[in-house]
Parts: sequence; structure tokens; C-alpha cells
Amino acid sequence: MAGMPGSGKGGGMMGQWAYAKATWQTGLPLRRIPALANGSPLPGTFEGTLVASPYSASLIPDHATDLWGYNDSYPGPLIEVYEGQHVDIEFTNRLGIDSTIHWHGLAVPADQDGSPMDPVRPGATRHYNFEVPPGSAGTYWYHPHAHLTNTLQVGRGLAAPLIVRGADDPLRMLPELTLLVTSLAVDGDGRVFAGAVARPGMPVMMMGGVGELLVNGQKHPVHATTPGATERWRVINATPGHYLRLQLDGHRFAVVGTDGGLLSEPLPGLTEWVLAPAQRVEIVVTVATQPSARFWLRDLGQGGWMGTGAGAALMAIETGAGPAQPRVDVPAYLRPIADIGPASARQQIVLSMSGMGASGRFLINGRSFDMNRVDLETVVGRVELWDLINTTYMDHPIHVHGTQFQVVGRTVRGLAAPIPYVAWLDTVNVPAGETVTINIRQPLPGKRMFHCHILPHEDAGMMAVLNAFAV
Ligand SMILES: [Cu+2]
Repeated sequence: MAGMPGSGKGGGMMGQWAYAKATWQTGLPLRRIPALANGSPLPGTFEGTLVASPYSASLIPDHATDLWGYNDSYPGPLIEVYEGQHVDIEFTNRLGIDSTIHWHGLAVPADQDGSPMDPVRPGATRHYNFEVPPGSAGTYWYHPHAHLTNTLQVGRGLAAPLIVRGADDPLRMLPELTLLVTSLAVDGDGRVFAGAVARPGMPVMMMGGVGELLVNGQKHPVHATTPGATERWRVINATPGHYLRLQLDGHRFAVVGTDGGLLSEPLPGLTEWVLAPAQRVEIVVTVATQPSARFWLRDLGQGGWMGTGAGAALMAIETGAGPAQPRVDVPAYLRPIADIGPASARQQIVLSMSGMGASGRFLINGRSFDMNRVDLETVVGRVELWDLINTTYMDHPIHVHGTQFQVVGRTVRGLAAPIPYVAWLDTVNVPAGETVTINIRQPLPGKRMFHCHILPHEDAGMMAVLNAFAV
């Protein structure tokens, strides 16, 4: 499969994947994603307006590209809120098909979480209202969660960052970058390659691997910094299904946070980090002290079905003129992460596939998604062990709505593998043939989706309904 998706070479059974790739402008200064304005004068409230609509974007020289965006931007506006704040987002859908906004990773009430059960019809407006949960400071994102069309909607540009800030941030002294990674297949005339976003059937298994990897909507942007600077980067994998294996040329970095915010202690000295589709990571980087140096943030490629195989450059970092910044040490201790166990119930979630080619389906516990069926039941607040059992030959990043969970076990070829650190996640990669065990609880009542976040897999059935009962 190496080099096949988006390689631009036609012919053979994979000819349907060929498109004449656009020549992107590269080397532009890294764009900072503009923040959505808060329309409320009250400090405890955030009020904003989002409109999802088709619009004409300038992505490649001399051609317009028809994207779908929030407020005509790619990526959509950054929402920055505070723990405990009341959020009121007025959302208008001008896409011509049902849409929603899902607040990925935040424990908001089920009827405010943009599930496919609550579609916003074409032309309609609704308000999303929720409190930002205490203790949720971290890096999130928002995107549509409409029935059967998520690959289309996210793949056409509907994705944006959401940052929750807390009152007490041990890393507040560091300058920050938010890096939202998307993939987009655009041809030489500026058109979005339809095969990458809208084709049902067999190709859905590979859709996530099609297209250019972009950072904040740019190909190979340049982040200008200063020699020796220590920075905090929030990286969001907003691709429809591409695993990122992040590496920084000649540098080690510390991971300080995951989906649900900071770790208890930094993981220093890392050379790479795999970020599954929909996951986030916060890293602290101290760049080289030499002036006028240039190096790259790369995706090394995960191989297999959903990766690029070969590595791809994402963003250049330039140190510029000196003098070198003084060294900044990351605190050895960041915040407490409570052990949410012990569990009082256990559930099995089996991931499988049926059929091949255009009739192939992706299944959870033997069934394809039906929003009129409840697949799993829980009780609000009850801690459960979930065994996520992947019987397929592909990895699946499993996302559970409405909560953050902790990985407590992993089984590789029948043997238990160690879990090296405790972290809050809302999306966990379940490697092919392996079992991942999580500790999980739903803090709020209602029906929640859980699903594979390779969006073509989700659209092809790998999603189920969890109902949490209040007691
Ligand atoms: Cu999957």
C-alpha cells in the first residue's frame, strides 16, 4: 500500500485514488488560529456565534477552493473558555445537510453534545449551553457529528480547537502554540478531491490516508522563534483518520498533557509520540540554542492502512537571531490525577469487520450502528472496566463521548503489557489484534456515542450507543 493514497499516480485498482495534486504555497509564517470573540460582558459567561456553511477559501495560488467552514475559516475559530464558565454558542447550519457541533472530550450534558440524535437541520439555528467542567483544563476540539456524513463534513474543513483554561496552570509561564493538524486533498484546480471525503464502500477504509497534512490550514508553515526558547505546544489530530507519529528533528521533548489536560508529571526526553485520530497532546519543547537554525516537526508515518508510510514534514521551526533564551525548567509535578477505580462492573467491547469491498462494515459487538438501539447501559457515576478488544487487522482509535477515562491495562499477544503513566483520555488507540482495558465512568445521564474516530469507519458502522441512567 505504500505511497498509494494521494500519490498522484493512476492506474490499477487504486486508480480511483489518483488526483493531480495541487502545488501548495509553503514557507509562510505559521498562522495563529484566531479566537472566537466572547460576546458576553459577564466574566463567568462565554457567548459566541458559529455558522457552518460552504465558502470559497484561498488555499493554493490562483485557485479558489470550495470548503465547508465555521465562520468561513479553515480551521474554524479557536474557542477559549475557563473552567466553570457558562458557554452559550448560537449555531446556524447553512450546509444544506444535517449537522451538529460535538464538543469533543468535554463532559457536557448529553442533549448539548451535538450527537447525531439531535441534528440541526439545514437552515436551522440552535443554542448549545453548558458549563465548562471543573478540572477540565486542557486541549479539545469541536466538529460535526451528524449521521453518516462526518467524513464529508470534517474532511471538508469543519474542525476547530477548543482550549479550556483553569485558574491554576503550572505551565502558565511558557509561550504557547496551538497546532491543529488536518488533511485535505486538493487538486491542481483547487477542487477538493471528492474521493477523499464522500465515497462510500471500500475506499472508506483508506480515506483517512488521502491528502496533504496541514498545520493550522497551511502546508509547511514556518514557526519563527528564538534560540533556546522553551514553548508549550498543543497538538490536535483533527484528520479524518490519519495517525501522526510526531518527531522533532534533533530535539527531545516532554509530554505534559493528553486529551483531558495535564499529566501528574512530565514525560521527559521523548523522541516521538503517536497521536491517533482525534487525540491531543501537550508537549514542552526547548529549541536549539544556535541562532538561525531550521529544523522540522515531522510525521514519521505509522505505516499500515491509515498512515502515510513514509514520513512527511509538517512545520519548520526557525530559531532566528540570538541571544539564546535562558533555560526554563518544567515543574517536576504538574497536578494530581485521581485514580478513578476500583471498578464495580466490567463490559466487553469487541471491534470487528464483516464483508469486503463496498459491502464491508465495521462493527461493535457484532453490530453496525443504529441510533434507535441502545447497545450498552451504565449507571451515572459507576466506575467500569471496559475491555476494548480489537479482532481486526487495523488499529482503531476508540472515542467515548461525555467523559474522560484512564487506560489501566493492555494485552499484546495474550500477555499483559505495562501502562507506563496515568493520563486522562477520551480517545484511545486499540492496536490491531490487541485488547486495551480502560477505567471509565459517565458523570452525567443520557445517551452517548462511542465509536472509532477513523471517521470512514464510524460512518461505516463502528459506533454504538451507551445509555447512562441516573440513580
Ligand atoms: Cu476504525
